[in-house]
Amino acid sequence: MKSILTFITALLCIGTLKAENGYDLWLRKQPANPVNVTASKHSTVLDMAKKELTENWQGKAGATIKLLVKTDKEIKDDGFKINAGTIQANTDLGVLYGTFELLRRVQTGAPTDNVLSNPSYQRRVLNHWDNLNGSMEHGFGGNSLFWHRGKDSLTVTDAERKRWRDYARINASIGINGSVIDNVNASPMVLSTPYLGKVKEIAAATRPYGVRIYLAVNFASPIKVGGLKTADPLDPEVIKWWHAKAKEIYTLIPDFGGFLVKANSEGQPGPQDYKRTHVDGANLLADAVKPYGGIVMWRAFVYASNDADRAKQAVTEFMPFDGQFRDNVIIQVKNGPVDFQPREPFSPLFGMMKKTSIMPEFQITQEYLGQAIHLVFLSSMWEECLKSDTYQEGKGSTVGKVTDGSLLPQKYTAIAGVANTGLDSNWCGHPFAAANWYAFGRLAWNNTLTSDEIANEWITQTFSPINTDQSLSSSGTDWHNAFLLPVKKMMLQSREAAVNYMMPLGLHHMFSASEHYGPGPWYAPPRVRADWTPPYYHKADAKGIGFDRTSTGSDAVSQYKEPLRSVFSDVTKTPEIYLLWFHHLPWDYKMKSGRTLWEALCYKYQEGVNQVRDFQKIWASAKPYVDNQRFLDVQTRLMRQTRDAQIWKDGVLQYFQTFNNLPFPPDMEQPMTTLKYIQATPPINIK
Ligand code: GCW
Repeated sequence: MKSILTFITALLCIGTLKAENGYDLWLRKQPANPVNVTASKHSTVLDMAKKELTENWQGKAGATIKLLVKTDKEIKDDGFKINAGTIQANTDLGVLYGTFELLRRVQTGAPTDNVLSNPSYQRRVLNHWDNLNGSMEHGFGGNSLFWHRGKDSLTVTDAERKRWRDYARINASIGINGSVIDNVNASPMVLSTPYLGKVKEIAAATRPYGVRIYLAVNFASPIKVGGLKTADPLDPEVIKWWHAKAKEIYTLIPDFGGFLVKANSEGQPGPQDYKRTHVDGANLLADAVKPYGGIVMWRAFVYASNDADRAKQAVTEFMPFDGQFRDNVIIQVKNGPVDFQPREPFSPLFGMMKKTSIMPEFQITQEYLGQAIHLVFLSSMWEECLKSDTYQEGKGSTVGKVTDGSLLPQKYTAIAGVANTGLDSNWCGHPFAAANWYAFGRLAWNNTLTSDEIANEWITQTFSPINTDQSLSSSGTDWHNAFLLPVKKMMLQSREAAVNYMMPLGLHHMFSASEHYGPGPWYAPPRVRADWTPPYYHKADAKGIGFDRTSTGSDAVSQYKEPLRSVFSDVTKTPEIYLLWFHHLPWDYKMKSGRTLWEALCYKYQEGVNQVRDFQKIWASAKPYVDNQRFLDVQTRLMRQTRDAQIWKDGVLQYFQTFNNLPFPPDMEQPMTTLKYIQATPPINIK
């Protein structure tokens, strides 16, 4: 009877949920209860905190909240305490972060007393791969928030200022305190005086919310912008130029964060062009920003076109320099040793450099994970990385701990996420892609949070119905059981599902080259360098498949500490999720399940397809609880994702059959599409 009533209520409510375009993300306005807010002093930031509380208070009507800026030794950096109606921090900004935390706790029903929260990393930074013409490298949420082309490209409008301010507020709500606003494939022009004028405007808009601006810089800027003949880092004129440029920037933007550099990687200029080293390059820039408290984030994403296993090259290039970088240089390391694949083991560089500051780089934008079409909650992937044990200082030396300063001293700690935001009205394209922005911020603040906790918070804030009756509200058990739990389950499975239908069992980099979207394990034009082609990674032939990274192969295993080295070297001990990352195995290799490797692979692809079909069902059942606009948006994308998953399964497995001639297990779905068709059609166009 109760369920019939619920159903009827649900039906009555369809259409009563106001359509939402997603702009407010997890900060949707709910009717507020009255609250008295007092502050220990006046400041712009504290006034903003007050406003947030008065406009969004969901707690007890008439409650009193005190904002207190007072030094407390237990509180670190931007951290805060919440206790007995007081939000205390060492800084105004800390109080603002505490305010957002209190609002979140009230909304999600978490305890609001005895809270002490300190950030895991000092610098929690988004990297925007935004080009100065407004396009984005692998951005799927519309055009750039910061740049556009045209005669008025450097004139700033009020609408832009508002958008930047909103962007900063959203970031502040999850503790993000920095943004690199241009692509790491950097245009030198960003350092020209007119562009710096615009950077100043952006910084002014984001500053009140504590979001400091950083720039990605092109190492050849002294030539391209400065008119010098060289960019040699040891040349006195070059040194002078960078110092003068830093001074110019800090005069305009006193709290400028620093530089991000992609040097000698994928065609970008760098110190090696002058037979100098990463140390020479990074230290030059570090010295230039040091007087102002700036930092240099120098990327370890380097790999030359040579015979060495690409997965080994960052360690080979950077290890010899351990201990030689200035203390305001942080080496920015992608989570995996290759390139943001659906699954990689952690980059061995995390477990190696002891005398160099290291920061993780995650990719929020879904370059390799279905872009803005697939629903993939990346928190699970980052959690997996942060919790991976490097054994750097013995057992328990997780990637989180070797980067957040708790195991080895670092003057600065930081974490970067390649942003997925753009001018789309919902910021990220896919409504669920916003969960990845959210998760990045939350993990940057607390790198021990679980994806379950993060999903819980995000769903509650993003979907709890506004102004509806109790049975549908987030405090109602129906909403919890019929909406939150299944949607959370879908999110938590989604990354594994993507791995399953794209590249399970340790396979990697099997994308069609131009778009990094659909399957392309066959892509290998003669003139393209080998490590940009999938066969380099899967090495499938008549006998078997996989990349031998043990001592009989590239020996990448030697870059991991014991006991990992032995685990990854031994095929019987290697976790199945990394099997073909480390081993080349015959098609009939017996898996722990008793199946052959080929059968196991087939079933994994099938499982991925089935999982996405389940997501469709879950979402269908969520209909009564979501406004129509967001419901249909997600539903449409899930249909496409299901079709894509099938294309992945059909494409990859039929391609491998051309080597092994093995049949599909009889109880799995036979292909719906021919290999020929899939190979001939750009994946993004397959319908
Ligand atoms: O994943 C690859 C991308 C490039 C990107 C590069 C990098 C910005 O395909 O587009 O360039 O990584 O991280 O530098």
